[in-house]
Amino acid sequence: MQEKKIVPPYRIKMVEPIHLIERSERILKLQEAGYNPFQLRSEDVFIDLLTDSGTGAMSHFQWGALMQGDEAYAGSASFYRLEKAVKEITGYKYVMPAHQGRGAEQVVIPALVKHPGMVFISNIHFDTTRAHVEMAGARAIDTIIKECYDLDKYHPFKGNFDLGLLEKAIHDYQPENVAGIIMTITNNSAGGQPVSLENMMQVNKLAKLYGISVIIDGARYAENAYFIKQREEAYKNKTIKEIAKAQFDQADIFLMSSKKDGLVNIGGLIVIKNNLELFQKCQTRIVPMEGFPTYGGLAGRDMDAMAIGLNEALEESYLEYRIAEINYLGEKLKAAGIPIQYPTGGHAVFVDCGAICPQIPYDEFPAQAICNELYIEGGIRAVEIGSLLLGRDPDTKKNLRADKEFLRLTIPRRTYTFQHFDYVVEIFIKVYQRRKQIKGLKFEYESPILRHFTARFIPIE
Ligand code: P70
Repeated sequence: MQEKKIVPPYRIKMVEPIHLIERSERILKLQEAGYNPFQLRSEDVFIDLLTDSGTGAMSHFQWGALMQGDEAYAGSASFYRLEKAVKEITGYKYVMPAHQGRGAEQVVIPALVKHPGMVFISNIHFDTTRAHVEMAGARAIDTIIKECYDLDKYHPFKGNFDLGLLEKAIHDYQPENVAGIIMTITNNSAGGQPVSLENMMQVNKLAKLYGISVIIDGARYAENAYFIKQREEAYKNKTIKEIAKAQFDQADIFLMSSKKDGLVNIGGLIVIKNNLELFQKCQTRIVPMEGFPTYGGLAGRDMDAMAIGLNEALEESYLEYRIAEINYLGEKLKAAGIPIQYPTGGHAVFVDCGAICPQIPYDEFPAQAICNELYIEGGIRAVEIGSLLLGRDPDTKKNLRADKEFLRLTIPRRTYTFQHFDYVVEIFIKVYQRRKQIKGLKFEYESPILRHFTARFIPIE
């Protein structure tokens, strides 16, 4: 069979120059940044793979729509266009914009916590979700399948819930103490790994049995739908939109960071299937936090761009190319002997830095150390998704240990080319070759929550 050519389903109309500053300058900039790439200025970064969040390119349809934003404080026409698009995609009744994913979380999560001692159960909570759960006085329990951390082994849906662990957690904490079950699709922390519809159905069935609400944390729900079409036999002839709708049928609430599969630079969503009481509670909460319920922290033009972006992200040709990009980068790294989460997922390649630098203990952050080396070697900015991001136990304050010390090479949407990825591979190989000399980091400054964003470090000599 002839291999299918991978060709972008778009052409480039506007470009943004990027520059690689000198190595000596990079060493200095990193020192000034406290050895935390989050603290670098973007102009000092050559290839920015920190995140796929709000970093993608909009289409000319979206740029055109910006001019038609209705900037009314209340009842903006842009809101009604967004609401229509979201209702069509989800089949849910109530829609509120938020400024981004965590804006949606701060409104909804505390509204679900009814008494002390409650928990949320997820496949894996992502960082801001976990932070909002903990700030609301609840605790975050993860029940991912064990295959997820068997990095070399193929499994089509490494993001799935372990249904046995889920049911055990419901029993251990008692159903009345479970504030919600959060399905993170795709499952960011473990490699942008998809969750199957079969698994979502089982989770929802259990939740209904115990009267627990199901929340989709769906920043990358379109990518998840694409994987379902590729890998789940029963859905291979369905459209992406049909699959997306089938996903939403398995939940009661949809929270979205639209900076990912909304294809916008800013924006989020709170979408509620039919719970009027919860909607009213959130309507009350959103006003002092995000803004009036028909703008939720967004300009009218942002809502118009999102209404279009949401639909573009569900186009199969777009998704096919996007997932092929990640796969291309992953395959090249793997061929060079660099250990990655396999198969690659939806938005990034996750590299196993614990395996690359076994000499660095987890609480000296091997993946953060390699992020720094990538910047020095080639001006590439990656991000740590390991023990640094996981943080401390909220009760004992001990450093938690992540299952894997991942470094994430996150691919912004419609932004870089295969030549950029070839360069990333070349630089990564150079760092890999001197892996034995790489040393860990200790804190100079650490904030009490979400420490990875603002921490400063000192390299250990
Ligand atoms: C990312 C960003 C955000 C996110 C998410 C899921 C599944 C909610 C949110 C919050 C965060 C990040 C991490 C490292 C570096 C930069 C940014 N994920 N749920 O890149 O949404 O950011 O819009 O408030 O992945 O994975 P928001």
